[in-house]
Amino acid sequence: MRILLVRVAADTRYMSAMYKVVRMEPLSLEYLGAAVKDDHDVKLFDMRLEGGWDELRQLIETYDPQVVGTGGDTCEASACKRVLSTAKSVNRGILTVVGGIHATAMPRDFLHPDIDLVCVNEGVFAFREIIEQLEAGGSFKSIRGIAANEGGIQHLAPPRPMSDLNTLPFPDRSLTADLRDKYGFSLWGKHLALMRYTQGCVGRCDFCPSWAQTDGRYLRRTVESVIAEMKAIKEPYIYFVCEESLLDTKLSLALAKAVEEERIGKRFGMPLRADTIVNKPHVIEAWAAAGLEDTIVGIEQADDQLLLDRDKTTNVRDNIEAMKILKANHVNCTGSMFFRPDFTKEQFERLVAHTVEMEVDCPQYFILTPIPGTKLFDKAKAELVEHNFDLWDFNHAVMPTTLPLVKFYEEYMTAYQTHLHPFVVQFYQRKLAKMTPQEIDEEMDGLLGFREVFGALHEDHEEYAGPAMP
Ligand code: B12
Ligand code: SF4
Repeated sequence: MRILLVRVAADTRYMSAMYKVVRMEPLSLEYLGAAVKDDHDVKLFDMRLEGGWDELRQLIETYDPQVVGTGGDTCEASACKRVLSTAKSVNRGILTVVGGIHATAMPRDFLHPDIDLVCVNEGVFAFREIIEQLEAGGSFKSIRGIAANEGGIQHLAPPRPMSDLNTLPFPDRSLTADLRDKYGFSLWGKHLALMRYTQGCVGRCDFCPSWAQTDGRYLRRTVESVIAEMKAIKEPYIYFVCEESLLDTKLSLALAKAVEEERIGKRFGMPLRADTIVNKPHVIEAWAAAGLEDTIVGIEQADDQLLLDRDKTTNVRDNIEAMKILKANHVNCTGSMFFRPDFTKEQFERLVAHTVEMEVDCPQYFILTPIPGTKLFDKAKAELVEHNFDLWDFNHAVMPTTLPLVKFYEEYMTAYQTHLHPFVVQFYQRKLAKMTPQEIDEEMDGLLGFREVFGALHEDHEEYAGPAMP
């Protein structure tokens, strides 16, 4: 059977600019490919690199797949629908399947005449079963975790229990062999691979869909399994696609030790909670010795009450302490902060001043967005003003703002002037100093891409007059 997996590219101005700076390997699709590759012919098409809608259509015509699968974030949902509509317009007989975080949180948004199946949550084994059923001419309705669309009705099967991460096959990175040197995250390095090491979080933040995906559990892989996958990865840098990588102290220390003993010799990036860093400085130290270079920490707010409003269990003191520990270990921190739609000018300024005081190496600001699948989505449902999911990219206000929208966006863009502060400039310099002239050359499009992202956002905000009136 011929199976085509498509990594979508949303057409919006922000996402188009973003894909040039942050373009990671399509790990989810590499996992799905691994699930079926032994018995089938699988092709992966990455629209961020290989072509747009015309090229996709041509590929479907020539490759003639029996199955087309895709998936993405909420702001990529309409692009996913267009991928599957393109497939159906070439051949209505193609089985079209969508998965990913948006499909998981809101399968009904994919009740669409050109979509046959929606995969809720982990897709490796579900996808394998889909292909088996298709071959056998059986029914998809009995596959756990699958929503089958039929005659305008969606039949949602019972949920699929989360898979033990150790039972998953390794992602099939041969599917992206020709594209691998184009994947990366500017500054972290162009030659970068993603790896799933743990999944889930002990936090219950109201704006986060991740903990609900695992029913609040924290799933992890064994040291042996992680090391075996690392050995097969060619790239010098690995980013862990966890929600929080080092919650399990014993495992984290054992893995750091194994990375050193096995001479893995990679650089690492991973997301961490501030309280993990504060409560386990020895784990950070061990990982810094094993190659940890970058982390993303959800600092979010400058006031304890505002953190509590979001059900965060970390506080401002944790954030300040965490930053000191990271600096002492020479681990760079990308700090993630959000502006609430009800922020006043003073609150914007306070949060920005706080990140400057803490000297967050690479401050990253977002707009609080009640993404589907979160407690915040349920709370904010009645208030939503922007229903176009293309704009649910964490860079547009989808709830009413207290400041006039134009002012709100002005404050938002002003926040990024933090990047001119000496401690951020030093962070860029540190990163560049580690690159060879050839790497800097390769990186230039990514580095200039940052300016393009901000420029695109600025234009977007200037033009955007607010949600369309009903
Ligand atoms: C690592 C990560 C990143 C990395 C890399 C992301 C990337 N896509 O390249 C970085 C840091 C760059 C990043 C950036 C962003 N991210 Co991000 N990211 C994550 C994180 C932590 C893990 C994602 C991951 O790789 N998981 C591992 C893979 C293997 O799992 P998976 O993608 O879920 O795929 C499995 C299933 O979903 C399913 N499946 C997936 N696709 C398909 C398709 C088919 C056909 C089938 C059958 C099944 C299926 O099977 C797969 C295998 O089991 C998630 C949190 C989370 N819980 O998902 C946030 C998350 C996905 N990110 C989020 C966001 C908003 C973003 C940004 C838009 C932020 C921004 N404005 O800059 C960008 C845009 C990224 C993009 N789309 O290009 C949100 C999305 C919310 C939403 N509903 O839209 C999340 C959920 C974070 C959050 N807590 O809110 N991100
Ligand atoms: S700490 Fe981070 S990953 Fe954990 S629930 Fe909160 S936002 Fe989600």
